[in-house]
Amino acid sequence: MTMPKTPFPCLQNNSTRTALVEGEKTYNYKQVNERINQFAAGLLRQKSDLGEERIAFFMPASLDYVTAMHGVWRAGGIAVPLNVASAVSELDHYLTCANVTRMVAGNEYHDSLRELCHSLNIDLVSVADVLIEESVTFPEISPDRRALMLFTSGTTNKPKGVVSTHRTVEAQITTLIEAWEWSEDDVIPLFLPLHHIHGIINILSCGLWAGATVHLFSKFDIPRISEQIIAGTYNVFMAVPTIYVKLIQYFEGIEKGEVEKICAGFNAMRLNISGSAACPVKLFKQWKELTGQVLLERYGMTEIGMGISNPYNGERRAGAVGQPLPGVDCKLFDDDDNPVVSEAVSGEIRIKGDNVFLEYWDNKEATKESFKDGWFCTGDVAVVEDGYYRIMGRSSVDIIKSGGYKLSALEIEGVLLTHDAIAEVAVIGVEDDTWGEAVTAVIALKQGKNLDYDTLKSWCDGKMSSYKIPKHLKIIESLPRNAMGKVTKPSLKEII
Ligand code: MCA
Ligand code: AMP
Repeated sequence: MTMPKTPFPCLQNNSTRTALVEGEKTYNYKQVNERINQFAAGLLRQKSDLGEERIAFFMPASLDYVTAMHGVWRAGGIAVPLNVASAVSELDHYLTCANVTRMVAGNEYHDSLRELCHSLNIDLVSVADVLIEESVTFPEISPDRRALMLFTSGTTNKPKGVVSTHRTVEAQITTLIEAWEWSEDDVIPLFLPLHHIHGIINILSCGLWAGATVHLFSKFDIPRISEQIIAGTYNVFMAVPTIYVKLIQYFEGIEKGEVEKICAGFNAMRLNISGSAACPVKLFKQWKELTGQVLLERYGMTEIGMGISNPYNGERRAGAVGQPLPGVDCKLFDDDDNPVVSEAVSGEIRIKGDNVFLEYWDNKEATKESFKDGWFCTGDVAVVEDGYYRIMGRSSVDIIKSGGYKLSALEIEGVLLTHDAIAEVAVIGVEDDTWGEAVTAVIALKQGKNLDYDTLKSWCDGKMSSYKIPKHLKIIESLPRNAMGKVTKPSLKEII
């Protein structure tokens, strides 16, 4: 089989060093690479190039996941990794929006996906169904071709497909390799979901690019991960703030001696990173007290990968996200679209660079609206203090960050409004020690109707991914609105 002529992100490392650990099994780079070739060959069959065909995959972190993602890239397709916790209606939207033609899923998911795939005329296969041992010439792929589509919630009702090119993906990886000094000696656990940048780029792709070892977990399994931490398996750890909170909560329920061993394991690592949501200063301090590790906080977004990071070498400041990463152009702009020139004055973070995505799939209008003068407008507001960026908040009240997941209040409201007892609803994020923000539904009921929290929660089951289901319900007479009839969400936070 000839080696692919594609740019990275196609894995091109043929060494016998361990690339992946999945349960008791280990796979070296050569083995992974061969399997990717077989999968890409099977995808291509008689074709010379998939020509940006959208191929979705639905599986947890596994050798199969890596095979599918790199196989799609190697054969010239666009990889569309999906959330295995999605409700059917959410999947329907992703598959339809991306015009997916093939779905690669673990066998355990086939029964639940068959009907949907059939109705959308999508071929449902497993990785093993596709693999062929045949000599194939892989297509030459220009870095400007589309590589990856990830769905992100925004200020519109339905999630949008964020499309990145091979060049984007490479830029997002290489800036982190340089800034965080990745090397082939690194060993990292991966327990984050693999339909977001944090898991896909920061951990899996950086690890594989660097020739490091990635330990795959299908979920955040604290006891199993802790065992490995005590054994000194890992030297790098990356997670969302909620995971550090959950680890501290776990420590409170186990023996002191055990806690000391786990904390010593963290202490021996070269790097602990927090991101995807704000790391509270209290958490930063607690982690340092417990483990001696000074968390490195960084800022990113699906559309840009990582943009700003505290330094690997140098002061990591609590409550701040640091400075723009190598190759990332970052500026703050005021409400009149003028660059903010003085320190301590806040503005919207705007980003330029190879790390920025190409487009929202099939949505020229949204793509156009999200750029101004070539700058991608993040919607996040920050201030620079003493050379360090600090995130102040978001320009939209309709975005909620819960446990690292970005959720659209409007999407959740859209589902809740189909409940026959609900007349009006506003979904807001309420500050929460564990989740950062907790999804809260403020509801006005139709006349003569009742609704309690447990009934609402079970009604939501299956209608949305479970992490979107409101954690709190507040019933009020009617929602406060401004003169334009728009619900004044900030005022709701004061009422509840
Ligand atoms: C789980 N639950 C949640 C969340 N996760 N509720 C609200 N928000 C969440 N994020 C609920 C479940 O619905 C369930 O509810 C209960 O918690 C237990 O679920 P389980 O899956 O067992 O929980 P867990 O394993 O402890 O999950 C927590 C988690 C997970 C590990 C923190 O949420 C997670 O992996 N978050 C990270 C997401 C991520 O990678 N984000 C990066 C995107 P019930 O018991 O009522 O049924 S942002 C990004 O990529 C940008 C570029 C960036 O900057 O990084
Ligand atoms: P996502 O679109 O899921 O990739 O989420 C990106 C959003 O997460 C950003 O627009 C920010 O609002 C938020 N975010 C990421 N990292 C941080 C951080 N370190 N501090 C505060 N917010 C963050």
